[in-house]
Amino acid sequence: MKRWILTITLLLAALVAGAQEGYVPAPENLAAREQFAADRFGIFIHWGLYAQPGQGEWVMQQKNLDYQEYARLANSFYPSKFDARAWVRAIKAGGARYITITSRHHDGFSLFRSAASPYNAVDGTPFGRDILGELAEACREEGIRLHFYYSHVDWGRTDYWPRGRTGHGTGRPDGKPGDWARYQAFMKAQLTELLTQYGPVGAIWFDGTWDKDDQPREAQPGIWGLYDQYALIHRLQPGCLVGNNHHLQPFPGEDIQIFEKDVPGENEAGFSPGQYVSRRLPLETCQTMNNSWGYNLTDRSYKSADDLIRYLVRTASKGANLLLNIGPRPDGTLPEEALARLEAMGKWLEINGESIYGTQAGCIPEQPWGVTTQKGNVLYLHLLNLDAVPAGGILTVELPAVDPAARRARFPKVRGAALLADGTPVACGQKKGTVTLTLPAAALSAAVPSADCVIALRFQP
Ligand code: FHN
Repeated sequence: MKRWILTITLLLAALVAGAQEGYVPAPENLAAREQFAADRFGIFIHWGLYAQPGQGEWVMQQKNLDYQEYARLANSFYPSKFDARAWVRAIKAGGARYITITSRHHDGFSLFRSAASPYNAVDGTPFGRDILGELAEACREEGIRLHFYYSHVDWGRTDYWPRGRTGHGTGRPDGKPGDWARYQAFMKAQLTELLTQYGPVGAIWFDGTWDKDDQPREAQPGIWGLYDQYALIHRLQPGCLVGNNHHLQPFPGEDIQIFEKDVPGENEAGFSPGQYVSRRLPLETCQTMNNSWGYNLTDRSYKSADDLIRYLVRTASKGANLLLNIGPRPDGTLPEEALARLEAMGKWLEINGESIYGTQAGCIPEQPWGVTTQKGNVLYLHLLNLDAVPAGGILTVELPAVDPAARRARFPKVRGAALLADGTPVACGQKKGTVTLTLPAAALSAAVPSADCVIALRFQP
């Protein structure tokens, strides 16, 4: 009898584990993907105990901090100025449509109430408040979608065994056979909490499988129990998107493709060598405002607001979202530098948001003068580099044929063009696929926002 029960249990487990291999997204998941892609701009929040030493979220690994000593930081976690509503309002005014917050980073500390581990903001700190709960409520009030980052890596748990390539200097004793199964059960318990305690979750954003990248790509889902986790998430909330920052080609069960510090198709940061860009899944690029994810006292290397706007435009031109990071201070406030940049982005988006939200990658590839996005019958030309606009402001663009396979090429018919910022008409002529625009002086002067001057080129329906 016992053997029968065991066989049936194993069969069921195998079915669930393999379920995501033939994954068919639910209708609410497909709708969520569309919504996600239309949102185009989100804010990433890296926050945890590591904000206190103020040296970024990798401090435990970089300084080889003892895991028990590090955990004492929980005793002084008291972010007296934390105000979820203030965060969400500033982020919303910045034009972002969703927030992705670290529910638990590699240090292992959870920002939420968790029965699976007392090492969390509610049970393990004098603050005693559920950061994610408060944030979820504020997001609901303000109509901002909430996503949870979840680390696969853990530098503090003894059952994270066998270890990966990080976390060897934190003083943990070596584990026992069987601990890995325990660690996996712990992660599933926490994922269940995240998906049942906070209402609709926009996405779970996994990070850390790269810790065992000495194993081949094909082995990764098995090592980490990914298919099991993905099936759990989709069972609890079919509309919740799954993303994984593994820097590999997407696995079955993933609903978005993530790039780190690289516009899709580029490998400037070095995280995306040979990573193909999915044509099926919505895309997202995460990027820092300075050079750090978690709060870093000494990192003053903030990108300018104009550069961040241009980065948003460039990601949108590749059909991708930008997830722009902020590392809150230990007292719970967002650094002024971040707030100032958010404000500037919000102002720009108020005027030019039409050329970002709900758009697709433009049909004209990147040009020396800039990039394009498109929506319906409008092609948005983003002039990111006015120095590359020919003298006299005469800009020529080549439109692709409507049906490239047709024997006689047909091109969309231009109806007119105007500056998006104030509607100033832009004179234009068309000969087959070649469109010539004569930019008004306003487009070339400082009268328009300097980050990017957008021209809306309208076609006949
Ligand atoms: O190690 C993390 C890092 O701390 C940060 O969370 C970034 C965000 O994309 N992801 C990892 C590095 O790939």
